Amino acid sequence: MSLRLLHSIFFELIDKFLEKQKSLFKPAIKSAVTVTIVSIQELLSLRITKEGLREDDLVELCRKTIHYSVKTSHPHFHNQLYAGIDEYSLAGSWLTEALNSSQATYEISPVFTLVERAVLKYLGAFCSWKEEEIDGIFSPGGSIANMYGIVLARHKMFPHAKQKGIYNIGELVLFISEDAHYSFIKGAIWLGFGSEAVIKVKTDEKGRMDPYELDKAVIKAKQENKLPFFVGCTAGTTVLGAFDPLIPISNICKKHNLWMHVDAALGGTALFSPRHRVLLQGIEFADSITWNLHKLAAVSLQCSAFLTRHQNLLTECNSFNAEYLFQSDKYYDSNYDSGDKSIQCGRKVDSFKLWLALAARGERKIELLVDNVFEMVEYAVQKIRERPSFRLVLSQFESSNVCFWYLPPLLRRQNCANFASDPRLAKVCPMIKSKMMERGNLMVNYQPLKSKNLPNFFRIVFTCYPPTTENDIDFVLDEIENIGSGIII
Ligand SMILES: *Cc1c(COP(=O)(O)O)cnc(C)c1O
Ligand SMILES: *[C@H]1O[C@H](CO)[C@@H](O)[C@H](O)[C@H]1NC(C)=O
Repeated sequence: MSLRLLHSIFFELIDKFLEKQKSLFKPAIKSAVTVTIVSIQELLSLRITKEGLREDDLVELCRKTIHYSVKTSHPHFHNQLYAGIDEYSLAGSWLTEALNSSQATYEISPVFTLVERAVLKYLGAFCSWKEEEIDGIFSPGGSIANMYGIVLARHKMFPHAKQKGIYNIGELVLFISEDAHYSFIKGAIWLGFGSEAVIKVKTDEKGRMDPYELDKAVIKAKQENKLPFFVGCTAGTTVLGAFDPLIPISNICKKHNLWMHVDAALGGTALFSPRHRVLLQGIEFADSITWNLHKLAAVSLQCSAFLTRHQNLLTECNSFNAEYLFQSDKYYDSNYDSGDKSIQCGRKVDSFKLWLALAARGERKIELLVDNVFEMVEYAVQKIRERPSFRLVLSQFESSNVCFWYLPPLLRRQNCANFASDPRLAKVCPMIKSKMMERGNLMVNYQPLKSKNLPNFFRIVFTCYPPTTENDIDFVLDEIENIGSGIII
């Protein structure tokens, strides 16, 4: 690829990025979603030709790719648990891409090996763990990080499973809350326990695991001759943003000798704020933690830290000592080769972009960005409460997500308690979403919540970057109200 091509794509991206507060938006979300799958295929021509494209055509192809993609950095993109990217993290990821390093051994990645170690220690310190016990690895996403938690728990309790498998151990079971992320179940499937090995514990009205129910479920499983070994708590559930009570859960884990994993994929970033880290009180007792910096902290995808306070357990559990990579007679201390802790061979460098963003912004700035998320949540809750056309799903939200219904006039007139059982309510969100995508100036996701028997509701998600403003929130509510007033259910 020629330099000219690289430059034109690069500058187009930068332009869009800097421009985002103004006009990125219109052509941005709109073009991506109103064009159907078939027409995008025609517009882009995904065919590979014998001779390759001319340079001008290549540039055009890249432009179209940018044009038809959703610009997740737009201030009105609230559709996912990730959104804008911190510009420093973007710069960091360009740097690591350009060096096309792999994180397998110290010899190919000396700088990044040290950066990964330092960043993991830095993150672990927020959990009040002792520096010498902190270990971990950057993993390709929170789902895989949760799987790391399960596999370490198994290894701690049944080390021979590494050679013999789990066939002769007995019926191993794991516990998560009914509002926990589905990746735990996928993990149980992949690791050979099966989905039925995952026992779902009831949550309270806010979506937090009920420790008493956990204790009961563990006792019941033991009575049925099952072997409990793992509890997956959640700090910031995916839909309601709820934080499980970690201290009482840790006591139950101690009592039954269970591995305590905290899925803080979403909520871990609250640890950066002295005002809000109280939400994760008890995280110091966790055996392992998942923390997605690509969500609230706005580092570019992917940036998922898996942390454990069992030094060397990752190596013991996962190492295979492949002779062509991890020779024991190296010219340096081969403990610095982090690759054998991993389930991967080649591994992207995910730590550097986080480190660069932290280094550039400094702790004070990050703390302010996190606090802003919580302030915006409060503002959104207050504004939703004030508008008669909206109903909050919970009276308060613990973290970055705010969930609510829009009620068309017909449902608004009903007795307050009844609107949620009206079968027409479930149709409102999909109708508004489809109009929203036609207009192309806002993306907000919706979902039902089966555990609580709640029909489709909207979920706005706030992240640190770009910082959300009160105007952005007013825009979201005005826009949904405006679209909603025109739908007929
Ligand atoms: C997003 C999320 C995950 C999955 O993380 P990925 O990086 O998307 O794999 C796991 N747990 C929770 C609570 C999440 O919000
Ligand atoms: C990565 O690939 C580029 C282009 O092929 C090459 O110039 C560069 O040396 C490589 N870098 C590393 C760290 O392997």
